[in-house]
Amino acid sequence: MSRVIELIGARIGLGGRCIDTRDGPIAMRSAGLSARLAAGRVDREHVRDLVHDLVRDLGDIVARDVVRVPGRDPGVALFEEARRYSLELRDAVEAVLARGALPCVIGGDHSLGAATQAAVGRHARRAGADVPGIIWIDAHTDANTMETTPSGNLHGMMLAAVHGLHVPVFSDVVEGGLRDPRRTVYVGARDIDDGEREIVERWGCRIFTPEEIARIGPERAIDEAMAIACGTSGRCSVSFDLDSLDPSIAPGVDCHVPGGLDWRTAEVILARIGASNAAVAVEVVEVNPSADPSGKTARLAVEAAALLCGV
Ligand SMILES: [Mn+2]
Repeated sequence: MSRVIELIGARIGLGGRCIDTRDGPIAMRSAGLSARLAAGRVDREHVRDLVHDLVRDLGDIVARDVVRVPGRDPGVALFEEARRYSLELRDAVEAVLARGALPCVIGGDHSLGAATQAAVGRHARRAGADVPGIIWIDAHTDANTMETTPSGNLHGMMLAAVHGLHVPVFSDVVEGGLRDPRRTVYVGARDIDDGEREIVERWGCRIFTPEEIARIGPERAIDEAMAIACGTSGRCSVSFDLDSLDPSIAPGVDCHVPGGLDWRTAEVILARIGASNAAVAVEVVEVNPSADPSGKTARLAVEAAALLCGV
């Protein structure tokens, strides 16, 4: 029996450069996300009547608009709203986990990851279970702190907080939900700031760059990545940032970094994760519809979510 998938739209853009990522969930729903998830389930389950029980859309959690102060310190108003928002999203994801369902969080800028990943950590600890590792498919390592960030953008700091470094805005959010960086594996990273490179090296995180993935093949790369992230419990959470893909195929993102994954490579990686049934939570983030009038990025995001959910 497949797990129920519960969709949460995380309508937040406060953590990135461009506020328009808050419309990512709208773009993904318009591109047919629910139908894609349900259709895959129909094929697999042969039980049309149960489809609505297998995919539940919990709707959106919407961030308030606040003014961002330019520069490395975005300001108290933004911090307070990001903190409030993250706590609300974290509790929503934790409730999904408590129901035994698979949370599929669609965003939204990557700062939402603090909530998703902390929820996984908190749920596992509460259940007395092994805390899963993380597969982080992204052009970036998101490991900056307020001290190392060149931009002040929260979407580049949230994983530092999730791994226990002090990022004040996320202190409450990650409480009880910290994750072990030695079981975090980066896939597709190629734009790492000097300060965060030191941090991820200190943590001992394994990084599969696009070049290495091309060299050893996506099958071997993801198998090795999952062996590290899943450990002995066989469980991990997965975060997929659309900017892991090459901007030529996924222009609708906030940060464009050349040299990304091609779709064939990403498809193998995502499908292998989905088929393993190892993911306890998935997030698909940084869809920026304003940078892609064609909508192809949202369509890839839909396919990515479906593959990660194993449908
Ligand atoms: Mn990114």
